[in-house]
Amino acid sequence: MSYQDDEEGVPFDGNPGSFPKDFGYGPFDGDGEISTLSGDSKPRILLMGLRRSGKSSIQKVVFHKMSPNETLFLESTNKIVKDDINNSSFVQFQIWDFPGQIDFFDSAFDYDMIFGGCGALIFVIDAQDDYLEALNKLNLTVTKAYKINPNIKFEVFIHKVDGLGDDFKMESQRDIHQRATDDLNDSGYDQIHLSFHLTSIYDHSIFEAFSKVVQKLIPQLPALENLLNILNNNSAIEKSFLFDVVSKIYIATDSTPVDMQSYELCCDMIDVVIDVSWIYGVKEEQAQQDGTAFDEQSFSLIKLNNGTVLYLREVNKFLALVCILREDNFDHKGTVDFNFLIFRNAIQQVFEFRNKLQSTPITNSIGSPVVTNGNSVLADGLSN
Ligand SMILES: Nc1nc2c(ncn2[C@@H]2O[C@H](COP(=O)(O)OP(=O)(O)OP(=O)(O)O)[C@@H](O)[C@H]2O)c(=O)[nH]1
Ligand SMILES: [Mg+2]
Repeated sequence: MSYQDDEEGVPFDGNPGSFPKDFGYGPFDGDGEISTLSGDSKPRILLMGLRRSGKSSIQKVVFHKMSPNETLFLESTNKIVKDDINNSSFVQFQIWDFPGQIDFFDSAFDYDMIFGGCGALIFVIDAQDDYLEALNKLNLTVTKAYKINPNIKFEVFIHKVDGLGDDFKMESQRDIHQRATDDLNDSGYDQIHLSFHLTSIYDHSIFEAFSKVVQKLIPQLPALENLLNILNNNSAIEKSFLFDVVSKIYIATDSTPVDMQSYELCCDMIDVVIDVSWIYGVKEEQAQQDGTAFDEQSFSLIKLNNGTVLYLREVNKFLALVCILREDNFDHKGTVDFNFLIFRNAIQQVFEFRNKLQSTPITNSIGSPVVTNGNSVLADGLSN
């Protein structure tokens, strides 16, 4: 497996193993600093779609805490905006926000560079508008990208569904799904898989959809899910999420289905914990220094009046475990806490293992180390 950064115009070699090995995180290190991948070597998520479909709004709301109403004042994007997702966040990648009017037939557009190191392509369709033009553009974009990099995960956000009734929502999704896959079959690309998500910046659906996109790019996902399943089974937990606290996207959950309400509850709980910590838990000088209200002492227990308990524990600097369990089962809190410690330890091992793998040099198909801008990717990725 190798990851080539194509900033220097090195064409993507079409090697199916070229998905970045080190997607996502800095090395696991309970309280130390994370090493940050240099901007250009981070895996990319592209945001594409017609003008005014809501691309910049999504990026601002999910990763910059912009309130949905403020997006009304966003100006149209006129060049590719590259956004490094916070080095302080556990999940590291770059988001490229494209202008809606980008023209694929423009020869100034360097496809190899753009699609080469890309992990996922999110295509945003405005569901409140006529979507036929968007579907054409989707087809064009996806086929072009696939030819260059068949490993890209294609995600379609059927966006702005806040204005639609439930029936209409389902109907639009069915129709868009049908037409998009038919179009791909007609153009001879039936091997391309598209995933669809109904999203809106006015509720949690956009965070949920982004969580799923990011999860697909995390190689350790099955291990994380498995650990969550084991934790749930042994502690009588109904549902658990592993959250990236800064962005509130969940990087893993157990194998029971996610219902939106539980996810929203957990998101709100993180907000409460961070807000209360800001007020009561942060010393003034600390606030000025690093501006974080989440640390190894962060934990919270909220009892709801329907016999449910929400339980939050810090896993590391960037991750929190949030569980939902029934109050009756919370009698043996000691067991839950003990199991949590084992879980946390296991997560640590997963990332230590990953880091160990990373310290074996990454080689390309002919066995020579991959070199970017004169430095090996590895040295770049692991320097502290
Ligand atoms: N109702 C609703 N409006 C939204 C949603 N997301 C974005 N919008 C609105 O859509 C408009 C366009 O949003 P932008 O984010 O600028 O769209 P864009 O895709 O970046 O547009 P270009 O940069 O021109 O390509 C703004 O007025 C947003 O407030 C949503 O989920 N629901
Ligand atoms: Mg924009």
